[in-house]
Amino acid sequence: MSASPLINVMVAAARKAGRSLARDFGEVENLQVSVKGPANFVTAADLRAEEIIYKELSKARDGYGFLMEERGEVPGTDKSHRWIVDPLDGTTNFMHSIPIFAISIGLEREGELVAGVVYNPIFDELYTAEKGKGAFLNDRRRLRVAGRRDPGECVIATGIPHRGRPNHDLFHKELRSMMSTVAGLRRTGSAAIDLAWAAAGRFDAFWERNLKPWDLAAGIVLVREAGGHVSDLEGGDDMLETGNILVANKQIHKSLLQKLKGTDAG
Ligand code: 2AM
Ligand code: CA
Repeated sequence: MSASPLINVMVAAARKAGRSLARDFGEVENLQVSVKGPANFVTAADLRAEEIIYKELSKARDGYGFLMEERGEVPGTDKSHRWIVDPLDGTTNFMHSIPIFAISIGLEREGELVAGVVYNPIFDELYTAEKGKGAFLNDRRRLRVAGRRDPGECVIATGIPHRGRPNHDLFHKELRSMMSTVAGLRRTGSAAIDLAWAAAGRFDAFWERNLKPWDLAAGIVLVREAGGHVSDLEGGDDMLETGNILVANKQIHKSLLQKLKGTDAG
């Protein structure tokens, strides 16, 4: 499968930023012993990666706008296109030398998500998808969401709200409900990876609340192109606006959405 020029542009930016992050990741371990810890260093790594992506994408597609984790909204002269970028999703993992993090690049055209790339430079796993053209891992393997129909057999990923994030009580309720329903729960610490792994059929489902558009944009395209169902936690299409998301195959999605909504009410 040969990738389109658009995907090639996104992949080139992701790989270049990935080399920078991989180099910096190698340094993090040494820094953990220092008094200040790696926090400042990780912020610098994050900014370096964002700068690379910003430059590469600006060069390749003149005038497209940006929404980036660090820069925020950068309006373009081309009002129909906007890149939605997280240069380092899974920052806490990165800081702790846990190799589960990713670069996430999504593209919106006329307000619709049309392409996504998620890249983990440590595992060298590159996930790509373009609307109507399928989702792929490392350009070779066509991705398909898992087909399990019994929630009792499903392994499901989520994000656990931590210090400074809202909805701890609600999460406890949701967790209680899910624990008694599924075969296993997982938490990677990177929403972009959770979505990519759901697209690859590793996770049967993924839900999380209070995420940002840059955590989600690329991964949503991946899951949809892998045949998965994507919604917010009301069953609607406002994932980027609400920050809430549930993905799975159609059947599992329906059954988990019911569970999560029930939790919300009670
Ligand atoms: P980050 O690593 O780029 O911060 C983990 O549950 C997921 O939530 C990660 O994708 C992480 O992205 C994201 N995340 C962490 N803190 C967040 C916050 N305050 N608001 C939204 N998303 C956050
Ligand atoms: Ca993020």
